[in-house]
Amino acid sequence: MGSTLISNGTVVNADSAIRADVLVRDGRIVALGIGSDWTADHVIDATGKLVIPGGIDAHTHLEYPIDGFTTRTADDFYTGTVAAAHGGTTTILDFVKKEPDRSLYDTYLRRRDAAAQRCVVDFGLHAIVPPRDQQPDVLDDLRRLAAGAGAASWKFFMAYPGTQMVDDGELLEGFELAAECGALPMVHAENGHMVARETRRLIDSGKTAEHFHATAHGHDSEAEAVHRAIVLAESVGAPLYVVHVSSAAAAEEISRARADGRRVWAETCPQYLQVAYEDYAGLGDKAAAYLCSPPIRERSNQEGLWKALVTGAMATVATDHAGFCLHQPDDLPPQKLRSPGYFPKVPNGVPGIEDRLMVLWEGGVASGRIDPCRFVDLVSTRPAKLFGLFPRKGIVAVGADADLVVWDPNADHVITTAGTHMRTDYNLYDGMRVTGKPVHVLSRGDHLVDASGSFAGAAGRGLFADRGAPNLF
Ligand code: DUC
Ligand code: ZN
Ligand code: ZN
Repeated sequence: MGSTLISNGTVVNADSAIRADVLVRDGRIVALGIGSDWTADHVIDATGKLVIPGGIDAHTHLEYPIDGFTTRTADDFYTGTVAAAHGGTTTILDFVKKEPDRSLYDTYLRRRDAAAQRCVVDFGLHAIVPPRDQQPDVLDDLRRLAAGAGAASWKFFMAYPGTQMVDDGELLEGFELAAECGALPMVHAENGHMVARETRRLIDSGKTAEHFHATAHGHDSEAEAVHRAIVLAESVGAPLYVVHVSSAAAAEEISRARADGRRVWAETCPQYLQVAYEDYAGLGDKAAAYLCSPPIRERSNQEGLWKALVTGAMATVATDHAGFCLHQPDDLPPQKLRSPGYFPKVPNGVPGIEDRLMVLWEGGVASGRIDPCRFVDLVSTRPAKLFGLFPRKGIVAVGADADLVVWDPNADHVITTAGTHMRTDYNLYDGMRVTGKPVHVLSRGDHLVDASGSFAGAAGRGLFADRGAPNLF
C-alpha cells in the first residue's frame, strides 16, 4: 500500500484550520507536522489547497428497491460510490428495507454482502423499521442489529400509510428500545395521513400535474410530524435524528427543541438549500425530475434552513441520493416519466451524491454564511460522531483512516450532467458555477481520484464500516 505525503496544505477539521503536512501509511494517517522533511512513495502538493476529512454521506439509497421490490433506484452500489468518490465522499450510509419474504435481519445481511461486492468506498447501513404487521418480532432484530451487527441507527417512516408508515405506538416502542440499546432512531417526518388526504383532494379536483406533489406535502405535515417525533422520543428518553428536513417550519421545531435541551439532531439536503419549487413548477412533466419527499419547497423557505445550519440547529447535510432517470434506462423500467401528468406515481427521490460538497461549499462557505470548519462538521465530522464512525473517520488526525480530500477553495468549475458520474440523465445543479471542488480523493490511503479526474478504485474495495454506538456529544 505504501506511503503518501500531502504537503503544504491547510488541514481543516471541525474545530481548527492549520497549515500542516499529512503523512499516510498503510491506510492510516501516521503524522501531521508543520514544514516536515518527510519523504514518501507518493507526494501530493496541496499548496493553496485545503486538506479535509473525506465526506460522509449519512443518507443514500443505492440500488434501493421500490414498487414492492419490482424495480430500484438508478445507481447501484458501484456507480453510486464511484460518483460519491468523485464528489469527495469516502463513506456512505445507506438503508436496508425489509424484503417481503425475509426478516429485517436477514435482509440486512444480504444487503451488506451486496454492498461489500460493489462499493468502492466504505459503507454502513441503517435499518428501516417496518410496520409491525410486516414483521411482528422486528424488535428482536433491532436488538441484534445494534448489539453485534454494526447497525445502531434505525429509521422509522411517519409517512406512507399502508406500506411503510408506523403508528405512534410503534414509534414509542421503537424509540424506547433505541434508548435501551444505545441506538439512534431516525425519522422520515411527514404526517402520512395529512399527505394522503391532501393527495386525494388534489386528485379529485384534477390537480395531478407533477408540481402538485409539493402541495400534497405541506409544510404543516412536516412540522407536525417533527414536533410529534420529538415529543415521543423525549417521553421515553431517546435521542432523535430527523432526516431530510425540508421546511423552515420543521427546522424551527428542531431549533426550539434543542434550545430546550432536547437531544434532537437534524439533517437537511443540498436540494432544499439550493433548488426551489419555482425552478420546476413550470416544467410540466419534466418537473418529475425534481420530485422527492418531503418536497423541494419555495425559494422563500431556503433562508430558514440556512439559518438553522448557521445556528447549529441543523447538524448534518446529507443527500438522500435516490436517483431515477428521466428517460428510460437500458436495464430498468421507466422511472421519472412513467406516468406523465400524474404526480402520485412519480418515484420519489433526486440524485446528488456527487454534488453535495460542491453545492454546500458554494451556498455556505463561498457565500460567507459558514466557515470551512463548519462545512467540515456538517459533511463529515458530525455524521461520523452521530453514526459511530468517529474518530476512525470524520477527522484529519493521527490514527484516523486516511480518508482525505484535497479541496481547491479557488476553483472555477461548472457542474454538468455529462461531467458527473451518477447514472441519472439529469443533474439538479447542471450549469451551476462553483468555486470549491475536490481535486484529490483518498480512501484509506488509496488515491481514488486525482487532479486530472482519473479514477483508480475497483468494485468491492469499499469496506463495511463497523460502527460503534452514536457519540452524541
Ligand atoms: N424518503 C427518503 O428518505 N428517501 C426516498 C424517499 C423517501 O420518502
Ligand atoms: Zn424519507
Ligand atoms: Zn431517503
